[in-house]
Amino acid sequence: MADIQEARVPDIGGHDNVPVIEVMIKPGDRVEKEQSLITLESDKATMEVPAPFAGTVKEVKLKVGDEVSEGAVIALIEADGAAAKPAPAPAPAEAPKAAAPAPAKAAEPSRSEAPKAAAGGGVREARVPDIGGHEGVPVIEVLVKAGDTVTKDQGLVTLESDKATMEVPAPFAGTVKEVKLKVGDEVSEGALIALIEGADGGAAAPAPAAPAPARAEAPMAAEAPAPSRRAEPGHAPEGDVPPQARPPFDANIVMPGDAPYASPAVRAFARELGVDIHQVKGSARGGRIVREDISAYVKHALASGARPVSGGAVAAGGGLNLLPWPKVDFAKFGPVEEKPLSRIQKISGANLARNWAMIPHVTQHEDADITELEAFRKKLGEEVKSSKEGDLKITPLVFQMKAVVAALKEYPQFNASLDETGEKLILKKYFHVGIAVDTPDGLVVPVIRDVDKKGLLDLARELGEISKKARDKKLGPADMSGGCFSISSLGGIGGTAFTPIVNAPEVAILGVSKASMKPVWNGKEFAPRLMLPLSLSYDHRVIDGALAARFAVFVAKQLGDIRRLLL
Ligand code: CAO
Repeated sequence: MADIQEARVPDIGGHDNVPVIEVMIKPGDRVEKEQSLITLESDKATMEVPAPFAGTVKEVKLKVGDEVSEGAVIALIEADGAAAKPAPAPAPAEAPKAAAPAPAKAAEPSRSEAPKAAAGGGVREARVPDIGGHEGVPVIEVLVKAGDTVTKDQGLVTLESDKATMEVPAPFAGTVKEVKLKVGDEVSEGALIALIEGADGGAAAPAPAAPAPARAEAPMAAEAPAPSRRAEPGHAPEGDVPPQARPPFDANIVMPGDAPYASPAVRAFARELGVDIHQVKGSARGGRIVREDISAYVKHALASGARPVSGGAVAAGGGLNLLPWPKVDFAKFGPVEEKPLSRIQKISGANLARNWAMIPHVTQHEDADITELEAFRKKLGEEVKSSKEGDLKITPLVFQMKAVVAALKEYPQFNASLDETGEKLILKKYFHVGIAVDTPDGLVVPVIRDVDKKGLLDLARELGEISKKARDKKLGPADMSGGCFSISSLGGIGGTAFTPIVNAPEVAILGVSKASMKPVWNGKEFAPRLMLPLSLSYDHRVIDGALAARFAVFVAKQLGDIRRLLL
């Protein structure tokens, strides 16, 4: 006989009217016990509600955008056998007055885990409250550091299980004395998060986590309401849609403040398929990423990826099947310190990784004899010093820019980009050169426009300006776009050769190392000459080796005979 039962929203920590952000089932679906039915998202937590028993979905009672509280009917499910009867949903638990998350399933309040209150504003412990009986839940974000002042309910750490993401709020206001957890730690109820010196004496002693009666099993508990810590830019208009979900724990992508906006299930789905969710554009309200976005991303990658182009190379990264990044607890081997990557490092790192993975690189090395050029540069430098532009620095780089532009004119294949299909070369009739600039926050590549139309002094002036702008973090996107070819000069530092990475969609880049005196055979004897090492990396899909060798020799010749730079 058909045994149709209601699957209901379990205790969600006393929250009311929590929006449904995802419905994962439809009539006719078979669900297993624990399989997620819907995803809810409060202002601080995203949680999936699992099926309390296995069966076949007869009717779905909720839709995206509905706002639900404990006890709301999610679906009617025809249960497999009589044993599947779920525990009846009890009356809502008392709203947890404490800041601690309320448990979602039967759980005794853990008295011993209540933050220990010392008399009179002393140092007290903030601990992980009841998290629905889950154990070993990874910390994906630590939101405070020693010395921070926290208000009651302010997030201390973010935890993420396979079913839910949540912030654990401070049980009382005060000053953080010591943080006891780090990203990657796995915690259970009662784990010590931080020592906090109470701001207002013993009065702030929090209540222990509120117990909840047995009920349909829920994923990790939602925490008590707390003021939203962040209104994520670029995701949701304020107060319109739920705030951003936190990223999954992955040593590689701990990006506080820059996490993908997706439910745990969607992120798990992305992980399963090996998709970097940061690359996926969300199509749902507020830019939220849904399952379909991941599927569409994979379909697109498969369609455009593994496409053989000239030279048999692969044009897109869709065909890459890389191993996951090693997850190592380095602290096991010795003392360590964590330092988040800067925003520039994250952006340039992603670009460099794509370029290195997708462009078949070859680097051609050549030495330029710059003995005469250097004598001229020094003379010019002295003249400038005694002029009204005494501060203007004439470095070898401006000559290299001129030599490169001459070579781009001679070999137009280098002044080009592959279009996004990888099947067409766009030849450029302008000569804008990108210059890699090292800044304390990472590498940036501002572009100097129309190098062919500018004199050495103009270029020196502009180089000084953009380097300063770069180091003062004042470069805008327009300063860094439109380049035809890049130069990366490490000559002021040292080295004899290196392999610069092509700055896509450009097709080549010139690396410059430190010039040094070398004995060079002139046909009769060895003569001391100042030799400048050049390293030309190029996209082998577009440029073949012979052409690259010609280009490098041409650049060296230009630098070797300054009269040529006037041509
Ligand atoms: N050989 C010998 N000396 C060189 C040289 C070379 N190839 N290139 C520059 N120098 C000298 C300069 O003449 C200058 O000497 P003085 O102080 O005696 O005049 C000194 O080295 C320092 O030059 P600079 O670095 O200040 O100026 P620049 O015009 O050569 O370079 C810039 C400007 C912005 C490119 C540079 O400062 C920079 O950031 N370089 C790093 C780029 C980088 O990180 N590339 C790596 C990319 S891949 O990770």
